[in-house]
Amino acid sequence: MRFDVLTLFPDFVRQAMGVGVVGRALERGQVELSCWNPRDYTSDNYRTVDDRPYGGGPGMVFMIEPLKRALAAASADGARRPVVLMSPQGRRFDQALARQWATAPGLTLVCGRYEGIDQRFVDRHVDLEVSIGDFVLSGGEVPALAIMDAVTRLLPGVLHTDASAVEDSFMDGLLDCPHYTRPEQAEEGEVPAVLRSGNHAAIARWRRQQSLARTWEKRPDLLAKVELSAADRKLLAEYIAASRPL
Ligand code: 9D3
Repeated sequence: MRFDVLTLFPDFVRQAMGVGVVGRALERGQVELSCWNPRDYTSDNYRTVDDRPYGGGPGMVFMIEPLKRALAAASADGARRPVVLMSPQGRRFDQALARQWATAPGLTLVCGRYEGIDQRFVDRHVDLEVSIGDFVLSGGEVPALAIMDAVTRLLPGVLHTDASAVEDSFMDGLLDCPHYTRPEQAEEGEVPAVLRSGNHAAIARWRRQQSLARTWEKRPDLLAKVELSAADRKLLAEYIAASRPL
């Protein structure tokens, strides 16, 4: 998988991508990262990438020309990869989109800064706009990093154990169960007995029930979207009955 990132902060993007699971995938060549700085594609002495908005108002607008030339450099191999603009106006990024993009040959991610980028660049050169949520960030770099992280984890051979990927997909749409490690007894309490029982069927059942229960309690919106098996419905009903005040 090839990632091309158009950004005014290539050092930040490269540095952040060097860490953890994604950093290892880069080292192994499972993903490739190229950053393209629009400032390197300016033609004036000041290396200007922004200008004042037509119609007036606060802030500055990212100019077409530096973005267009950076995009041309990123696309010079002639292969077609989706051009995705990080934008507060975009469709919400989610795991389904991450899964879809994990099957693409690559992605070109455009990071905005300033108030926004010239709409004509968006209309002519961008395939899709995505947001990572309804909160205000300073630019598209953090969203681009989130997307590359989510996609990279899904590539074959990237996660240390295949079990983690299988488990992620098993839990798809549900929240994770609680986790415990040593010590068995802490000031904060003890580890649930079932996890120390050695009864693997009972442990799996408890974890599944905890996932269902947490999703029911904390994210009913997610629960409404997943199709529960008869066994799952029974586990959840059992939890709800047990948690009801008498
Ligand atoms: C204060 C400026 N805002 C006026 C209402 C508009 C605005 C412009 C540019 C708000 C944020 C940004 C920079 N953010 C992004 O480029 C961005 C983003 C985000 O802020 N939140 C969630 N996802 C994304 S994707 C790109």
